[in-house]
Amino acid sequence: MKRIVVTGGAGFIGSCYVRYALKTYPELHVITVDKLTYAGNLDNLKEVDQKRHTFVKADIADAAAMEKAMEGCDAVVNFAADSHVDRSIMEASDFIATNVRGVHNILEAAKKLGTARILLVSTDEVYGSIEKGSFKETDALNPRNPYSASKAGGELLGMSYFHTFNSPVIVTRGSNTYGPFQYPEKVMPLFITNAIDDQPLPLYGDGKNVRDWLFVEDHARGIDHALRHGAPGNIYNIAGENERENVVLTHRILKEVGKGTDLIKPVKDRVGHDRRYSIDSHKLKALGWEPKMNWDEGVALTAKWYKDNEWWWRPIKDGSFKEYYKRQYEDREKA
Ligand code: NAD
Ligand code: TDX
Repeated sequence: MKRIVVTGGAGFIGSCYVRYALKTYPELHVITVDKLTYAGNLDNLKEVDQKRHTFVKADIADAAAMEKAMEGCDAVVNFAADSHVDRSIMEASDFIATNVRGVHNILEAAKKLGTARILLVSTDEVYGSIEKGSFKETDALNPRNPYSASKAGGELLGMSYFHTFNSPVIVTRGSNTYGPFQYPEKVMPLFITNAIDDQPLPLYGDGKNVRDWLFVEDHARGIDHALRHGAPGNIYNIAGENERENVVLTHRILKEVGKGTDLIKPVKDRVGHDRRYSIDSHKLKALGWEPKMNWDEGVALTAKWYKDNEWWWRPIKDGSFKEYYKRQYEDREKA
């Protein structure tokens, strides 16, 4: 692969992927296509070798722009998405436009141009909640919030293009991802930055919902592994193998930031809150990938990054995020 298009490459996981791919493959040229929504940030790509990187500001829901950007590329890796569950509960239309229609445009452009690989980044959330055990790729989908339903829609369209048109589509389903450069609406960076500022940590419900935590570089490597070693028409789970109750995660963060548990503020639960996510990634492991980051080290490294990089997150938290935060949290006061 000489030339790949990375959509959503100015976001959290996409930018990690761009940094990783350019570092790993010295011959590679990456074209990042990103609409720069509230979650997109060119600062995330500051450190990449700009001689081998082209940035195109475009919306994946714009079919003509996608076709133009993808001309002459060997692969497209789609990270572009509206990605926050709570925002999808407030208003889901952008999620449908990007996560379903946008994916359709990518599939159409790839079909027309004969793109050799299409990797759609999806999520463990498409399976829904599981009480015991872990979901395998062959399990039925049961998305239970507008975000996960839109992601399921996008990946199902992808698989339909494989079966109907022989489009070389691969899907990955990753776990909750954490690490540097994550927009502070997600629980890990929100709680770290609130703790730094001695602000309350709004813990939903009883705090016993379980998520599996995957370090961002492990996720980026997993996606790249599936792209290069996976087979078209296949789906690969990418697990972190670090399942934690939210309350346990919260205590770990407070310890790392050096603040007391009095900052924990139980608040009203998320509606339709999935209790537990758990996936089995033996299929990708059989191809030679495995997660490398140890949980304690990953949390320490992430908390340190936010402590050392206030220049990155303070302007976000002081800007339009304030309005979102007020809307999202002011009515949650009572658990
Ligand atoms: P993010 O919100 O940090 O980044 C999304 C990026 O996509 C941003 O740069 C944004 O500007 C861009 N974008 C949004 N709509 C666009 C559009 N219409 N056209 C072009 N660009 C657009 O998200 P993330 O956490 O980096 O997630 C990346 C992908 O990984 C998503 O597809 C998400 O569903 C999936 N995923 C995320 C996690 C997680 O825990 N964060 C876990 C599993 C899967
Ligand atoms: O303020 C909060 N308080 C809280 O208790 C927030 C924002 C979250 N939570 C809880 C809800 C979840 O149980 O923490 C857990 C994690 O929440 P999020 O960070 O919002 O992630 P989640 O809803 O699990 O979805 C994430 O993982 C799958 C990503 O946002 C998705 O993009 C990904 O597909």
